[in-house]
Amino acid sequence: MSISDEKIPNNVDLSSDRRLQRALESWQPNFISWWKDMGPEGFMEKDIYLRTAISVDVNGWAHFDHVKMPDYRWGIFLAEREAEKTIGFGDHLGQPVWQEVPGEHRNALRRLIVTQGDTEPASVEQQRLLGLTAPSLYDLRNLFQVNVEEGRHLWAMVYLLHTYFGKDGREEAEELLLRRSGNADKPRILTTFNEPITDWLSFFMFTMFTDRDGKYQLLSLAESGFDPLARTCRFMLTEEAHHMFVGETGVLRVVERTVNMMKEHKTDDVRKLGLVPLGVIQRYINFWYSSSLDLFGAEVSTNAANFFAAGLKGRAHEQKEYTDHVLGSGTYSVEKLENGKLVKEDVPIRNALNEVLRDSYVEDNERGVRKWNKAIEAAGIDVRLTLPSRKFNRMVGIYSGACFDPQGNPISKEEFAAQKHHWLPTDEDRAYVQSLMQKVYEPGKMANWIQAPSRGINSQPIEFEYVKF
Ligand code: BYC
Ligand code: FE
Ligand code: FE
Repeated sequence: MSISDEKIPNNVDLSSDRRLQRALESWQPNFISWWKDMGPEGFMEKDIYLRTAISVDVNGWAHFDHVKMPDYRWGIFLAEREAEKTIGFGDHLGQPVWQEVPGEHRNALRRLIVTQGDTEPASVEQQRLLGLTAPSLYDLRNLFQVNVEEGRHLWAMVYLLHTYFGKDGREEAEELLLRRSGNADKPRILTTFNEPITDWLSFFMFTMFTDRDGKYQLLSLAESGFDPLARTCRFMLTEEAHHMFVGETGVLRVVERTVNMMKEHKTDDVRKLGLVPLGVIQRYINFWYSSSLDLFGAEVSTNAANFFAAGLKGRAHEQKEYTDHVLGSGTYSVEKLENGKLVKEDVPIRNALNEVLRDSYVEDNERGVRKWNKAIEAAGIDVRLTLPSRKFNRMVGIYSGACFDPQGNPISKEEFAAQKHHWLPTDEDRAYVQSLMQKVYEPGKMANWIQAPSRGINSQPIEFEYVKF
């Protein structure tokens, strides 16, 4: 078997790089076998209406057609190279960007790329059974679109490992196919990517909150002084927007359906109607949002300071939104818990960059929650959904050892345990949501618990045959 430009659409001149071709040729069969084992269950032979990137220009990156998932062309694309580009932040500010891995930053870079790469197949593993209970063909197609693109993002990181990291890069690329989400012996690296996603409400929460962590991590890596990484991440971001669209509008449609029926039937007891109660939606938000906050790392982090100093990982929109790109002085105020009390402490700003990135993320989520609340308001219901405080339910960082309520007040362990069922999904919530998950595969039809989307994909009607049986 040989790998051609036809099979792997790319803009990295793959056909003239024999060494890279050989590396990818040996990795690809393992990827396909991983995809068949761990990818979407039950749909490998179906024709799915998918968007495939076949080049980076405006006409090529969104090519729509019915394809079978194993025949999806996993392309390797980097955003176009800019002439005379210089490192945009940190201690090497103004020096030419690196086209090869700088020796002194090799380990840190490899670690960032491996951590990023690990999340992509992890999410596919987490979502592998959802197709069996899809609420509509429209949603089924969106799930698979997200899955193949996360598969492509894995390819993107493997390309970097194979091209720039030699033997240990190839070993890391193999490992990316060996770890398994939720597996006790070989788990995925970051916690959120080991949480099960067995119902569609969780899927929408994950694509809203966890894919959005992806957006911010990619934005900060898109600023990297290691140019191949920056360009790879910039192109991945074009696809990421759709994943967050699926999450934000998915939750919106569940909310709309619930509140519209509450209004129509003049009742709060939506379980009788087979719908998801707003209280359950709030608990799912609390869980997935707090877990995704952990993905930004500790509030005070020397790793973050070192990544910035080295020019490896900047802030989101580093060039557009900031003027001081060195951050040699200056502090950031962090709220810490000391003897049960919250106290403010100024830390050197470079050490607080995980928190700076988390700030942008929080703001972005607030915008989405406002849209959900508009739908509730429009139905004349007074409940409002909220994001819990960023101190709530944290497992990473300075708030992880203590307990907080969703408003961010410190509370005792006992009080947390006593209130937990109001704040986080209970076994009963999960079982109820799971009981609603019944497949609907008839074009244009929706499961009872979710509103139809306002429009179809790529100007197709909602009743389009997005998946052919
Ligand atoms: N779970 O100094 P700290 C996406 C570890 S999502 C478990 O705060 P740092 C996607 C950490 O490794 C985006 N462990 O860490 C979304 C460190 O370990 P060591 C993925 C965690 O390095 C949906 C220790 O705790 N991309 O693309 O400043 C679908 C101390 O941590 C966690 C990236 O993450 C956790 N949540 O920040 C598909 C970008 N958090 O050194 C895809 C690359 C921290 O003590 N990664 N730890 O052994 C990074 O930039 C950084 O590694 C992190 C952590 C931001 C993750
Ligand atoms: Fe991704
Ligand atoms: Fe994504």
